[in-house]
Parts: sequence; C-alpha cells; structure tokens
Amino acid sequence: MSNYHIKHLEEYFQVYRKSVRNPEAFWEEIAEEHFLWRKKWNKVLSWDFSKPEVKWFEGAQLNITENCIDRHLTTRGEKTAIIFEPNNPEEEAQHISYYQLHDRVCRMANVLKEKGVKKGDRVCVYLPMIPELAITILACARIGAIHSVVFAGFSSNALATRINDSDCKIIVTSDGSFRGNKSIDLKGIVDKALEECPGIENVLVVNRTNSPIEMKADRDVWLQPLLDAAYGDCVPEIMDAEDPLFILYTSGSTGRPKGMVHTTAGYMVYTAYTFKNVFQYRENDVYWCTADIGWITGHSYIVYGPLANGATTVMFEGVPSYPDFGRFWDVIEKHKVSQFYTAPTAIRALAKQNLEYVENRDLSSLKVLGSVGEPINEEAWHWYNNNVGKKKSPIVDTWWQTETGGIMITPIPYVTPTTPTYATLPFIGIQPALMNEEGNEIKGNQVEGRLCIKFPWPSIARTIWGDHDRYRDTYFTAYKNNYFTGDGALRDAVGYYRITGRVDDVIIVSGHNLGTAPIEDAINEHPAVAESAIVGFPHDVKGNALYGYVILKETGETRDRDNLRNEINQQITEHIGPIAKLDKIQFVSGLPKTRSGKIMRRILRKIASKDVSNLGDTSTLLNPEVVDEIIKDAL
Ligand code: 6R9
Repeated sequence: MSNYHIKHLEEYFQVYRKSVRNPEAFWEEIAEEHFLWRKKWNKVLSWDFSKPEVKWFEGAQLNITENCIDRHLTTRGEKTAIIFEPNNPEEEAQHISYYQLHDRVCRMANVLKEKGVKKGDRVCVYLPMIPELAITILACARIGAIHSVVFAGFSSNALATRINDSDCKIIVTSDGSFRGNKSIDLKGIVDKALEECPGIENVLVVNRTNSPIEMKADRDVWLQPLLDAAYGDCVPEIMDAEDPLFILYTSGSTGRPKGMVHTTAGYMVYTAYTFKNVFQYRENDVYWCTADIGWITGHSYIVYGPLANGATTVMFEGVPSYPDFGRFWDVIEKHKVSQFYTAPTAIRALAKQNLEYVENRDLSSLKVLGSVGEPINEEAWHWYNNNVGKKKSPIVDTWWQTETGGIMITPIPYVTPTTPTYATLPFIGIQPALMNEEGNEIKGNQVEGRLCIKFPWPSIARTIWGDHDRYRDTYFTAYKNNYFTGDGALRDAVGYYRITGRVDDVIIVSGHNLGTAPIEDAINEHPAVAESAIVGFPHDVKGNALYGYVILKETGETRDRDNLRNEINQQITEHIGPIAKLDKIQFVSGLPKTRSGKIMRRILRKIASKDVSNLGDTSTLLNPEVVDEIIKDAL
C-alpha cells in the first residue's frame, strides 16, 4: 500500500518529488499494486505534446468494470456501492450492493448487445440522476462501447448536435425527469432532437415519471421488460489500455462543442488514486458528490473513482432547494455522509438561506468538504467552513477540467494546510507552469500567469472526437510543449496556486462552462437581431451571470423591448438550454470593435460589471463613440 494513501505533509512532498523525478516508475507502482489487469503493459508512457500524442500503459489489457465491480464481489459483495436518494424525500432511498450492481450492469450490457451495440460503438445517454444512468455507462464499459452522456438539462438542439458529432446509433433516455416540484418531458426533447439524427436506430426508455409519452414503433422500447428478461452475467470485453472509454462534450470558444475523448487505463488509475487521497476515503465512509453525471465531476467522482475503490457513493436526483433549502443537510444526516463534494454556486445559494436549515441537522458524520467547478470566493469558503464543517472538516478546493479527467491542484485533507480561495498544491504527478504573454515560463513565487501543465498525467484527454487538429490547436499550440488550460492563476509566496479564472471566451455560470460563440449564434438566429456579444458579470449566487449586448436589424422594429428580451432568451433555451439564459439584455446601436473587426470584450465586461473608471485606450477603436452610448444606457 506504499504511496497509495498520503498521511502527512512531509510524505506528500516526498511522494510528489518521486512522482515528478520518475513518473513512469511512480505510476507503474500504483498501477501494479491497486488494479486488476488481464495483461500488463509493455511501456508505461510514451508522449509527444507537439503531435500531440499521449499513451499510458500501452500493451496492457483490462476491463474497467472488473476493477469497479467484479473484484469487490469477494470482499465487499454485500456492501452498498450506490445509495440512490430520490428527488422526493418521501420516496424510499435505494441501496444497491456491489452484487446487485454487478447483476444490473450485466443485464444492461446484455440488452445493449441484443440491440446490436458492439465494441467501439457510441451510445448516447440522456438520463436524469437515477441509478440507470450509472448502470448504463458501466454497461457500455462492460462491452467496450463508448458512452457519450449528455446532461439532461440540454435542449433538443444541443442533444442533436452531440448525437450527430459522435455518430451514436442508440440512445438511452427516460420518459421524464423530476427536478424539485417540476417534472420535465425528456422523451419529448429526445423525439425533437431525433428529427435531426437519422443515425439513431434504437431508443431505450426508462420509466421514471410515468408521464404520457409517444413511443415510435420500431425505434422506441421500454427498458425494464428487456432488463427483466436479460441474463444477469456478462463476460467483460477485454480492452486495450488506450481504447476510448467515453466521450464527454465541453464548451469551447467557437461554436461547436468539443467531444473530449478519455481512454481506459490511465483514466482509471488516475481517478481512483485521486479519489482515495483527495477525499481520504476509508472503508465504510459514505461519500457524496452532488454533481450531475452529465458533467466530468460525476463521471470521475460519482462513478469511476469511488467504485474503483470499492466505496459507497451517493447519487442524488433532486435539487438543493426541494422540498426546502435544508435538503442537502437532510441527506447528509440521513445517510451519514463522510465526504461531501459540491460547487461554490450551491454553497452561495444555501448561504443566503436561514441558518436554521443547517443548524438543525446533525452533520457530525462529515470529515471532508470539497468544492469544484469555479473559484470559491472567500465569503462562501468561510460560510462552508463555519456552518457545514464546523471548522473541523478541511475544505478541498479542487481545480481540474473535463480535459484533465481528474483533480489536478488540490489540498489533501488533514495533510495540506488550507487557505481560502487557494486550490493550494499540485496533486502527485502534476507539474504546473505559469506562462507570460510571450510564451515563456515564469519561475519563482509571487507570480501570476497563464496556467499550463508541462508533463502528461494518466487521465489527460487524448483527443477531440473526430478533430485531432482542433485538439492540438486548442491545447498545445499557444505554449510549446505544454498543455494550456485556458485558466489564469497565481502562485503565492509559499507556492500555493490560486486560480483567477478563464482567460478565454468561456464563461462559468453556476459552475457550467459556457462558450460565448454558441450563445451568440443562438441570439443571432432571432429574426430581429443583427449582431450580439455576451460577457460575464459578477453575480452573488451564480458566480457569473450573462450580459448580452444586442444590435437589432434596422427594420423599424417597434415591438416591446421586454418581449424581445423574452424571445431572445427563449431562442437560447431552445438552442442550448435554460442554463445559458441572459440575466441582462441591452440593445445597442453598435459594438466596440478593433480595426481588425474583433469585438473588444474587455470593454463590454467592464461596463457590464459597472466598472467604467478605467476602460483603457479606446481611441484605437473603429467606433469609439459607441462606448459612451453603451455606458449611458447600461443596465
Ligand atoms: C471539473 C470541472 C473546468 C473549468 C476550469 C476552471 C473552472 C473548476 C475550479 C475552477 C477555480 C476551482 N474550475 N474547478 N476554477 N477553482 N476549484 O469543473 O470541469 O466543467 O470542464 O470546467 O472550471 O475555469 O478550467 P469543467
């Protein structure tokens, strides 16, 4: 068990040094000791960031579900793998043991096979946070199919784009989903999306809400009867280390979403090892991550990381405000949660509520608190620390990305002293670098720059599905021989990192990454709109909210401005989903542009955040006069 569980700061530094001096020896030892392989690797790592190409554990064979399920059956068969906490607290929670998980995953795997799904095929999964979601992705992994989960809050347009981008032939969905006191017609969204997706041959439907839906003959079928009839064992497909495990889409600076491809062995090793250390997980702890499996956090730290460690992981279907703002604390008390991992936006929303919601619950089971998705501000950090952790549970502020697969910069609880707003130190094996605008590394402490990673780690995404050039251009071109994260960061006097935010055209709203381009494209489709630009501005719950500047066509448009605003937001909801709606929409006659025609977002950002004292030099703009007009009418 050497090096697997880090227990004090000196050990962290020791293991860290070892991991960067000889990464191959380090990761080989972790891989040897803690996982089940059908065949060992010939080479631990080969890489070249200029191509870019990264391969870990080449030549090895395995199936990740044997590591996440089968190997626990002898020692932990009766242990609860997944606790399902339904949206409605009156509905009973489900405890799914490792035995039961094995049975359910195998049945689902057999159903997929019967529907013709083979190794390497892409399976789209559009499900709410119900056990079938975890079971379906594990079933894909069982048979070597590549899952592509689409967050069930995305619109039919966004779903269709993702289905077509990766050529999925089958989709698993449900009749509807429960969110607080609402129920959402998921199947209706799927039906609409599929009008644009000729490649989909089969739709498997989970019955969750019992709402009336249409079932298209020869295409749609209810899942449960198939599961009941299926055999409860399924021989795992033996996969190569670098076979793709899944595709997960993330927003970029340009219109099309990027289908990040993660492969099998490295992803497994890194998510399992980080899970164990970042949450200091011990046998019999109950771990709860509130993310949705539609995001990377759910993939790595609800499903794969915890299950690879034989942990008990909670899946929560609901929302923090239903039936009231005490729900999170109820769930912690009810299931005696030891590690709780959530997002700053949720913390800020809960911190606004009456303190009684937290104070009246028994939260004494908690040992570790986590934060992820965006920078956590000082106020939220202290509220979390004082009221949830009672100053006894360390907060791990974990920085990472869809592209990195696992946690990259983070404290290790009870090991790394924490400082509010600092993600602190690189995790074992991670070699960050800060770069200046000229593309050179800034050495030493008390410096600020663009955050890059110098050396590959096992769970780095290997490509963008179908577009390796875009992968190279987005991540490996700005800083030679480095992976560029898109974030800015500073390193303080003791070497702690603080993430300062995105330096590209991605805005993080309530922890969701949103690219400006797809939202602007959606707005511009409105018949009255000529052009638009959106920027983020500070929001006390969402972190950032969206501010849109919209130029209308000169058609003598006389419609009520508020109606137009609603229509524009409706347009965004249809194209992307309600998460991308604008909080403020200002109609303008022009947008500040450089002489080369690039919108000066820096100026628009300042106006949106009501900070117009220092706009910098605007005289070089193509149309400086428009700036005064925008300031005068700002919302
Ligand atoms: C895991 C996840 C990635 C972007 C990332 C950064 C921001 C995530 C953060 C954080 C500051 C943290 N981010 N964690 N910023 N502190 N602890 O969120 O992946 O959805 O791909 O977002 O989120 O800007 O680049 P993803």
